[in-house]
Amino acid sequence: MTTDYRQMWADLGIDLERHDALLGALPPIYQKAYLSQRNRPIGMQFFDFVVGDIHGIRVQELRQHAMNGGKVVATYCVFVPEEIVLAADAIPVGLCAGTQFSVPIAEEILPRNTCALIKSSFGFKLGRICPYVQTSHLIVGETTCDGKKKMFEILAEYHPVHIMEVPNKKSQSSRDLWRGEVAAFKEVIEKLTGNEVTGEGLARATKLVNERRRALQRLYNTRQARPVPISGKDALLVTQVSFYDDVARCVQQVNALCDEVEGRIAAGEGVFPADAPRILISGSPMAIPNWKLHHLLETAGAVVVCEESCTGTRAFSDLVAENGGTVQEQLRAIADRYMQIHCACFTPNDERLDDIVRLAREYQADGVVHYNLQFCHTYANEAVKVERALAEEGIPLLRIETDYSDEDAGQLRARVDAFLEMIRG
Ligand code: BJ8
Repeated sequence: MTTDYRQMWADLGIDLERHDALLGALPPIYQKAYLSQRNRPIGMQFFDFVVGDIHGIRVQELRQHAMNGGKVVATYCVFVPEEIVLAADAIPVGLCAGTQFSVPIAEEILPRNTCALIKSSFGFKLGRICPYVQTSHLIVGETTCDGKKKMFEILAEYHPVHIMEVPNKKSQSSRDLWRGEVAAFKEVIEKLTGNEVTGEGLARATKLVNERRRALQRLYNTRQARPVPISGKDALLVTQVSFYDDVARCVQQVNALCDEVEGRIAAGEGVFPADAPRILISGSPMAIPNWKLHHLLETAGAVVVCEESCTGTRAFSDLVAENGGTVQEQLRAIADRYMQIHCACFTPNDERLDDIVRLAREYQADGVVHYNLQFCHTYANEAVKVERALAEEGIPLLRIETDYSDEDAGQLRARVDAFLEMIRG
């Protein structure tokens, strides 16, 4: 980092000693996973910069916004409607929860047999090592799984938290419940910011967030090409960064990257040989800096062509209808769009099975790796149905259950190698 941000971090109440250790651990990991890749698009330089400066400029921007009287709203799940936050001139920021570093800190309080994503996010707050959490005025949690739901209760002892109730079914009464939650969220945000959420504000925010969704869709579409013009690791990083970067800047950078990558397709240029096994990953989200499975697959000779996850297609596949209308009509359109996210918290959730099969076809995947964070019961149990659906289509599946540690690296490598060998025939 070129600028010294220590005073800013100290002002935010960061534990500087622990924070130094966290930031010191990142560069070698990034070097190994990212900078060692060959023939990366030039457009990835922006994303390299963002990671290199991960707790710097963006935090400074958020802090400046706060100093000017604005609010910052932190989230952990793609169910929280960013449009409402932006319409009230607040800034939404998706918190990262993808590092083993904060897990032991969380285990001082949370049970060890909790999913790594929950422990990692809680550990960031408990250990005072995340300037994004510290900058935020409100954390918005949800009831998507029991572990998260209960963690948020404890988190509320340390930070202001609002919980949105995400229903477990897709029935009409569930949809009505969710519409009510979205309407209530608008009021929470209005109270927090002191700003009214207007129809004009919602229309503007909806258009902006949709633009980011379209840019990410465009990037993902390029991965259907053979040879693949961008690595799975790089595409994953773009999605991860999109959760906390400024929306308009993100749109611009992703579209610039797409221009370049589409040029590669036209020239028949790829980052992996055309016959490299193509893998669709499906399952739990991979919050930054969780690059474990992609790195494993892509250093074993495969290429990840798509992620059916909340750090993948579930984050951007559906747009909010841009019909304008009254505040109520727009809130309803927002609520309805979010109900199309096929998270395993729903029962039944057969739409996700359809998505996986469809995406495997569209991206010409040779196999699917189902990624499941240890102790995540919803995804683990849904994997049974995923396995059946893929077997019916004759698509090979490898089920991986893991956490953020490197303890199982050798075992995972052996299983991945065997799976790829089976695909190669
Ligand atoms: S919409 S996938 S981002 S909840 S992995 S914490 S479910 S025990 S992350 Fe998710 Fe929203 Fe659903 Fe997407 Fe619980 Fe499972 Fe952990 Fe999970």
